[in-house]
Amino acid sequence: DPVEQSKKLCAYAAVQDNLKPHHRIIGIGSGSTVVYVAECIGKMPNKAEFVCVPTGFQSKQLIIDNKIQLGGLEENPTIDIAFDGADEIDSGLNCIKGGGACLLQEKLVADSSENFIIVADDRKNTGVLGKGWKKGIPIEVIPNAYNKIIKELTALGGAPKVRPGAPAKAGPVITDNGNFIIDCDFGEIPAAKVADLNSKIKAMVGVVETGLFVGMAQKAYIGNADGTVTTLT
Ligand code: DER
Repeated sequence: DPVEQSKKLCAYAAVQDNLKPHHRIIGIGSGSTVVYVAECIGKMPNKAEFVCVPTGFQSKQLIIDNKIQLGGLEENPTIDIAFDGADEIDSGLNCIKGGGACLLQEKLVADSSENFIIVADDRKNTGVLGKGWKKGIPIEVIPNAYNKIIKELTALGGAPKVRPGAPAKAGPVITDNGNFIIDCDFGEIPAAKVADLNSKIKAMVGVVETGLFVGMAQKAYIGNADGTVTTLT
């Protein structure tokens, strides 16, 4: 499958280029691309030197399956380098994340990391947030605040909806942190306006975190369908 191959290529390139000998604490993101980051690290002969901090249930399983030491943010508040996927990346390296409903722990790990590297296949590399990703900005909210926040997001010009658990579950998706996700469509968001939109959403009482990662990544490794890897900085 060429898309899976491109995910593997960009993930391996990102690890090989950026994981340095002095790095010990590694953040592992969520999704299907970061699977190859954990696989690559899991194959390293010196993997016993590493401790990996997860960003959710699936991420934790990845670390365990690749037989890498598991650690927590509590005892590792500073992370040397973190790798994670993205749903969309713009020209300013801003990202939409949260397609997998793990955005809160992902943003905690990214914010705690000295180096934050994105790995993604080229479908995500559209240059403008909202151009390719049409499911809206994922926003983690305190459950009983969801209608209040839907009203405020609508007033801000968004088209919000609570992420349903169906067909797997009657009722909404519940995150690893016990909260709801609201996906809010704001159409295309020019890179210059991403920070302001993020601030406005964050200011709404009851919002825990947004899936707008504003200027957090230093680099993005894009796996292209033709087998090449593009590095964005
Ligand atoms: O939820 C997230 O932010 C994930 O990193 C994610 O959406 C990327 O998923 P993918 O690597 O499976 O495309």
